[in-house]
Amino acid sequence: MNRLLYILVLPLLMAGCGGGKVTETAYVSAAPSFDEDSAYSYVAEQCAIGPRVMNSTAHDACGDYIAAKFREFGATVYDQYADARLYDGTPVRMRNIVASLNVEAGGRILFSGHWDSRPWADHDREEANWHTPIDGANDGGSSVGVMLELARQLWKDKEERGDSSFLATHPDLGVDFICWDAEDCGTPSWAKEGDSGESTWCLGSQYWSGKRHVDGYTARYGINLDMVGGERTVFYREQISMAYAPAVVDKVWAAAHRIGYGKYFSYDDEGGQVIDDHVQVNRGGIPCIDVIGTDAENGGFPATWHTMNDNIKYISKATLKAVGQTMLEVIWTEE
Ligand code: AHN
Ligand code: ZN
Repeated sequence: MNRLLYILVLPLLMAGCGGGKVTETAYVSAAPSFDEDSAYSYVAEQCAIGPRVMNSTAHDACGDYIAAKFREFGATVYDQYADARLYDGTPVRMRNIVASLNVEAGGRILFSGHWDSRPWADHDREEANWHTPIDGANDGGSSVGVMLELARQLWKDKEERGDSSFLATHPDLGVDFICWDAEDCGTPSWAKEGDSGESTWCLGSQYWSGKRHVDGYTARYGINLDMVGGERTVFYREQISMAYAPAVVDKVWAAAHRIGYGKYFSYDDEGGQVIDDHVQVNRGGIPCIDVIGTDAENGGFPATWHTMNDNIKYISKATLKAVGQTMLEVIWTEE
């Protein structure tokens, strides 16, 4: 398919250059094709279970679903359970889910994203919804959907190609996926009492940065995914990522531009500074970036952010594809 496309497109490009000599050949990636329909189905399945808010049965059921899916794709799954408290003192039981491929390998790449969903639609236009849990299709669901599809692609590659698969030919390279819990239960904007600080967000990654799922765990670098499935989404180079892991930002943005997703990964100087799970990974000594979706029209959080509209209706397969294919390109070009 791809090769045929190049055969058709190249003469057109040459014609467009007025018959001048072609000095560059089209880049052909070695990575498999990320299946956005598959990623989308994983987002839909999480949403169908119900909002994954702390201390709920849907939360627990979805944790089991995620762990089972990663196991289906050949991963070793670690559960990191811990207790924490919300801004108002409510005790919560957290579960960070860590899925590892090529567990013995010393060089590792870490992908992460939160799997809990926000217990309150506190940015909804209707005040009546401000205390209602959200589906978190984009905010939570999309990152897990992309990570599951990345794992499935690595597993499928291994099933199909055996000894010549990516994982088999890179025995010193491992890939980890961490699904953070309790990221999105930070102090609601309507709260009149309790802690309103930044430390009320990202409780799962805060715990992990102090105590890894495996003693001494480290990775070459980390890529945290957040809101990677929205409509009219663009990713800017976020400032904390630029401060702590500029080479990782460069690597990911270059990969996206190489394979034709430059429109999604912008080099414009608009990236804000976001308190997200990548901060904790950096605090733990692993350079980590945040690939966080913003609204292409105003550069702010997506319009559905922390509203009842953050549901499966507003998930874009094109955005899932752009992010997922870029991550496969990053993996497949790792030495
Ligand atoms: C704060 O609003 C402090 N951080 C944004 C991180 C976030 C929330 N990402 C998704 N939901
Ligand atoms: Zn959120």
